[in-house]
Amino acid sequence: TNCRKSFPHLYIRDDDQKRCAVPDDLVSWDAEWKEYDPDDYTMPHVLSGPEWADPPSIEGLKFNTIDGNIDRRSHMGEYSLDSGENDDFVKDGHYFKNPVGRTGLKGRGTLGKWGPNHAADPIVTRWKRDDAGNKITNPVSQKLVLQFVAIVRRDHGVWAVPGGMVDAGENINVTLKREFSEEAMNTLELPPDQVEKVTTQVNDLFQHGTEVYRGYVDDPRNTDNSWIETVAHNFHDDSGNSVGAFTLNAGDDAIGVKWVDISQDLQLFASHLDFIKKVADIHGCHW
Ligand code: RP5
Ligand code: MG
Ligand code: MG
Repeated sequence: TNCRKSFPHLYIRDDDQKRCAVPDDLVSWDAEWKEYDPDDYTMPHVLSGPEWADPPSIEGLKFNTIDGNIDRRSHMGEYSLDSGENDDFVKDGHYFKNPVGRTGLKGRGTLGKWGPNHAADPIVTRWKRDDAGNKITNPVSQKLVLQFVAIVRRDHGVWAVPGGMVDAGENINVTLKREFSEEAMNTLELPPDQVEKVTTQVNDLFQHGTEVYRGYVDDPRNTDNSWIETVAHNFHDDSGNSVGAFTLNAGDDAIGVKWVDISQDLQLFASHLDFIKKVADIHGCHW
């Protein structure tokens, strides 16, 4: 859905401009659409071969498996290496079939990897409290209000979970802590003694997490051949004394950070509200 929407209020990305419209009933690869021939676009920077991107040639890469220190497996099962639509698609090297369907764009767009691009999303929560420290109830639902740490994304200017891509060879637990520390605590710019303090607090809270989601993310960057998948974990500070008392400080690709009250009315980046809904279900809080 999100990769098929344009975001006119935001800066225009090249990959957005090049996308063709895909009607809802033709998203599925099972729906026949012989004329479907979207633009093939991979951002020049991605083609220039940065560390986080696949090399220009896919020769020698292994898919649907762990390939050296890169996990190319999908949480959605095996992805197809054959478009099944027309031979050109396959000849051009566009083997990787988005498990959800057509996006209106071939190539990698702004994403680095063919197939799944793995991310991790830390959802840090606490109970909303008044100045006296008492938990606050929503007057309508009569349920306690839960808050999570949300950031404003530099690229889209919208609220989001402070997630990021898993680096090559990185354990997901490390990604979860690193992205939270960078985006919500600005550890990339803090003096070393403060980084140490933050790291201790984050390590402590992140010892006990609950997986709330694992799978495809409805991200605006997804293409027919490259897409984002994530693992989202909830880290809950029940007493409000650990991370609940942290000083939040936006950093890296975040330009704002705050505790946000969880409710179904939130507008969040990509499919992040789906993850937040799962967190709300687990805690039985206001939604
Ligand atoms: C979303 O984009 C994921 O759920 C994750 O939050 C994020 C990863 O991309 P970057 O924040 O590194 O741009 O799809
Ligand atoms: Mg990041
Ligand atoms: Mg990020």
